[in-house]
Amino acid sequence: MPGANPQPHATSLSRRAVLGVGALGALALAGCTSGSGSGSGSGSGADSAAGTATSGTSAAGSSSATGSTTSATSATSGTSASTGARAALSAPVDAATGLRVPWSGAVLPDGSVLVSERDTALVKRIPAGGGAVETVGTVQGVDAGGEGGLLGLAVDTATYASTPVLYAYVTAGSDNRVVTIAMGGGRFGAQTPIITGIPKGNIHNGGRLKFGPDRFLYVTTGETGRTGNSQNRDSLGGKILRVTTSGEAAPGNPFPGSRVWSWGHRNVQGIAWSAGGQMWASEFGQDTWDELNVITPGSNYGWPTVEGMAGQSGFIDPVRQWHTDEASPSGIGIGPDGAVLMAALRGQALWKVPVGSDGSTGEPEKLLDGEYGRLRDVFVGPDGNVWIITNNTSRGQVRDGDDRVVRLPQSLTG
Ligand SMILES: [Ca+2]
Repeated sequence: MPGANPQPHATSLSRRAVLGVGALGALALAGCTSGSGSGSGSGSGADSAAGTATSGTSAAGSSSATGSTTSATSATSGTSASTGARAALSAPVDAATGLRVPWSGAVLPDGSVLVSERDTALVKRIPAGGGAVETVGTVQGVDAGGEGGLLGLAVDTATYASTPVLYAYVTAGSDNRVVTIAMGGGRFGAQTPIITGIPKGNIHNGGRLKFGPDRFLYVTTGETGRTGNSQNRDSLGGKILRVTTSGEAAPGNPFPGSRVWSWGHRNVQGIAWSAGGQMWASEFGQDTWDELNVITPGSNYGWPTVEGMAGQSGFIDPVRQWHTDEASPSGIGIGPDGAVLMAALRGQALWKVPVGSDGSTGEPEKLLDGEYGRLRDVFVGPDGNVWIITNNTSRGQVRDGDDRVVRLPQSLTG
């Protein structure tokens, strides 16, 4: 049973016949799932003082509801976004609609959620408790094209209240870079590059940003279609990087002075950590195997020499693999029950991979099969439920209301 799901080869024109799966896009980054099974930082700890209707107020426990002017009552949702106990939903509920190529979600300590739009370079905010989405600011210097643009977002939830800084992964004119954005008053202030020189291409730009449980910033990059980057440890392409908040190599990295944490990647668009600290990464395969990997520092994940489970010495095999028409995985997160959740673009589904207490994986389960089209990101929202971001406005079939951010009921995700 090598593959997670032995779904046969892509029959000729299967679904949406997107070419080159890997090309799909970058990843979104869900700012949240890093910590553990319950939605790091934001919502989970909040007590449930918040009732239902009063959305405009920040239910989430802390800090001011920075600039969230909206006071719309979240009529449809039934619960405000950051109640401590998981909000009881009986069916999926839209948290936002009408977005343009949304790419990543980051949960702020006040219970609001920031969402990046790849091509417009806008960051939008879903207010705590729901309500109308507002534009927070435009990320400077974004040169959107192909799979590039404004990609991942992240915040360090441990320090955000005192030092509100947003981290963004952007495709600029000549490279991919990570920038910091001062968020005083909930609006964009100074924008400062902290990593430059990540290879840029029309495809495979990577783009996920997340803070790990060690509070360092992890950055996923793509090989931009130039496969030589992956096995070249001096290139920032085709890697997972681990850096300080100023973009320097983090202490304890496996190669002295280097930002590289792991290598031999093609295009990683999803990272997350289990409660016990185990790090996971999703990865687009070329045309054979998409991968779910367990990441260990300094390890080589094989691209372009091998794809999927190859059993070749010197390379770390994925723990699960999918045919590319079944997955083409972007963002991943850890669900409330500890499973790895993986947003699939071409596969148009949310894959749930159970994780045992020893870190081993169980048989993947395919959720939401086709129901929302292509999925770009998944994270635990401030209400403790799993949230997904769709990706139908850049490819695929646009449905009324696309693209959207959707809150999922516990009955669906576990
Ligand atoms: Ca691999």
